[in-house]
Amino acid sequence: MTVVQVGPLMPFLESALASDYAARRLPDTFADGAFDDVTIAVTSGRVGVGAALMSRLPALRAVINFGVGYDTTDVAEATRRGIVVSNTPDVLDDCVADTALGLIIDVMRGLSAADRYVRRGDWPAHGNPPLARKVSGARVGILGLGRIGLAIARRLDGFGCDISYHNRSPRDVPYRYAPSPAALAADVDVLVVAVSGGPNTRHLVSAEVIDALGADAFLVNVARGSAVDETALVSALVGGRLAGAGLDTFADEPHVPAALLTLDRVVLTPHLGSGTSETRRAMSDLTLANLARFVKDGTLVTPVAGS
Ligand code: 8YV
Repeated sequence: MTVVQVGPLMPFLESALASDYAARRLPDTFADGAFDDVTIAVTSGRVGVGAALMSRLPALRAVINFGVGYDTTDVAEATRRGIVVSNTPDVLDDCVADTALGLIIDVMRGLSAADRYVRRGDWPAHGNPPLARKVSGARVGILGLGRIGLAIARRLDGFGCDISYHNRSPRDVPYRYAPSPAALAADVDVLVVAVSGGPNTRHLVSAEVIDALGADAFLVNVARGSAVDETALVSALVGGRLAGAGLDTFADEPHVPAALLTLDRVVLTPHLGSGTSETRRAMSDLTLANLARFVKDGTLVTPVAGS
């Protein structure tokens, strides 16, 4: 089995791949035939393995993805070619949900903005900053009630929040189901995006959904930038048609729309949802467990749906 690394990975994962599997990093450009022996590609949601790369790795049999999201890997094409794909579900639910709660509290209570206020010396100069919004008891809509969405809902239960959600179909949960993203948005103080990425969720948070949220409501995104129409979002935030946003993901990472950088009502984080040493270690361990299993018997510990 010949293993390659596609794109950058956590340093401890890169070291394990190099020492235990003699994995080389696939260069951005290479001559035809140079990697014809590659059977396994280890990658992450940042880069992935698209159809074009698959066609240049004729012996490829498995794509092992670090991360729960695998929207940068073409699973339909992989399946057509008999290539299996794994991801790292479950182990990051807590940290991504913690991040969502952090963003909700930060943007509603204005914590980051208040921190800047104090550091600028505005407190003695201008007194207390403007009043914020109450988090406990707020109406929160979760778009995408999967494993991460449920972890967010459980945390919000502890805050006495009124929780509703939208999924393709209702789940057996004690939360109110909304039949569409716009219907969900119309009835909440905060909309939290927790859907998976890819073409099915592209611009699910459309201009219409943002309008339905309205000038008193907030948007929090810990999923994928592609799930939100970022142009419509920026226009609503700049125009005061949305109260604020807490954003961990963006359409063109690592680039953030310049117009957001000067808005105090927006909290911006650099896609750090799963970014704790404990969780990234667990994701790395699960990545290596998938790799070891595939090398041993051709199966995966956590294959993605449809692969
Ligand atoms: C990672 C993520 O930062 O798991 C995911 O889908 O978005 C994050 O946990 C990312 O996969 C690393 O590339």
